[in-house]
Amino acid sequence: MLRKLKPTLFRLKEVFSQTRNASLEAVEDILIEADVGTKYTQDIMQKIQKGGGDRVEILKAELINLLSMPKPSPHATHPLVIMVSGVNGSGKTTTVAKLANVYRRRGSVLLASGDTYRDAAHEQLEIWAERMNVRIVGSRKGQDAAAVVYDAISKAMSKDISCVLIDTAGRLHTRIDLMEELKKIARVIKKLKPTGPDYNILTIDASLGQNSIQQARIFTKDVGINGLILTKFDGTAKGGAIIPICNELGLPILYLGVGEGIEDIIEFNPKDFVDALFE
Ligand SMILES: Nc1nc2c(ncn2[C@@H]2O[C@H](COP(=O)(O)OP(=O)(O)OP(=O)(O)O)[C@@H](O)[C@H]2O)c(=O)[nH]1
Ligand SMILES: [Mg+2]
Repeated sequence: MLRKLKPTLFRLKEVFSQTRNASLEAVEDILIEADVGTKYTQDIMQKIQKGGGDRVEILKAELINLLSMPKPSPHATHPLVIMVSGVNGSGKTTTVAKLANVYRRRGSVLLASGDTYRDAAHEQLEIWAERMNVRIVGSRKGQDAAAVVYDAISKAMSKDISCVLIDTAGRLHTRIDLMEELKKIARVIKKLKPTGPDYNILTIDASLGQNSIQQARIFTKDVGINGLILTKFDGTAKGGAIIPICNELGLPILYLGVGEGIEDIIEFNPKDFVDALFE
C-alpha cells in the first residue's frame, strides 16, 4: 500500500534512478520541497557529505534514524484502552473505525462514542460499528463524555472485552474548556485502569505539513499523548513533514491513514517506509 503513495518525498527515488551518486543539490531540493524543513535537511545533507560512501545507503540510514522513536508498550491488563484526540476534522472517527477493524481480528472490541459535542457525531461512529459488527457505547449530544468513557470501560471489564477504542470531539488546542475535558477523560480512565490509556493517540492531518506542529505541541503537553497517527497521507501531503513532526514532538508515528476506507491504514514501520521511498 505504501508504494501506491505519491507524496513529494517519494521523488527521492527519481533522483537516484540513473546513478547511486545523485547530486547533493538534487537531494536537498527534494527534501526541502517535501517539507522536511531546513534544520533536518541540513542534518541529513551533512551526514551524506561526511559519509563519503554510497549516498543511498547513508540517506536511508539517516531517514530511518530520524523516524525511529520508541513506541509505547501497552499494559498487560485488559482491556487495552486506545483514546484518539485531535483538532476538528483531523480524522479521529475514521481512525477509530480503522483501528477497531485492526483490533477485532485480535479479540473483542468495544467503541466508546466520546464525541458528545458535534451534532450527529455518535451516529457516524454507530454506522461504522454496525458495518463492522462491533459493540458500541453510544452517547447523545451534551452528555458528559467522561461518563460515557467510564461506562464503556466498566462494560468492557465486566464482559471481558479485550480492547476499548475511544472517539473524542474535535477541538482546537486553544479551547481551554475542551482541553480540560480531555484531561478529565484521562482521569476517569485511570480510575478503572490505573496505568491510564495504553495508547493516547493524536491524529494529525498530514496535508497540513509542518503547520500542525505548534497546535500538536499543546495537545501532547497537556493530555499525555504517547503516539501519533498521520491521516490523509494519501492526499496532498508532501510527506517530508513526518520527520519534523515526530522529532519536534518527540513522539512515535504509530500508523499512517491513507484513505477514507476501513482498510486504508498502515502500521508505521520506519524501515518499511524508507525502503518504499526507494523502490
Ligand atoms: N483521504 C483521506 N481522507 C480521510 C482520512 N482519514 C479521514 N479522512 C476523511 O476526513 C474527513 C474527516 O474525518 P473524520 O474521521 O470525521 O474526522 P474527525 O477528526 O472525527 O472530525 P470531527 O469529529 O468533526 O472533529 C472525512 O471525510 C474522512 O473520510 C485519510 O487517511 N485519507
Ligand atoms: Mg469525529
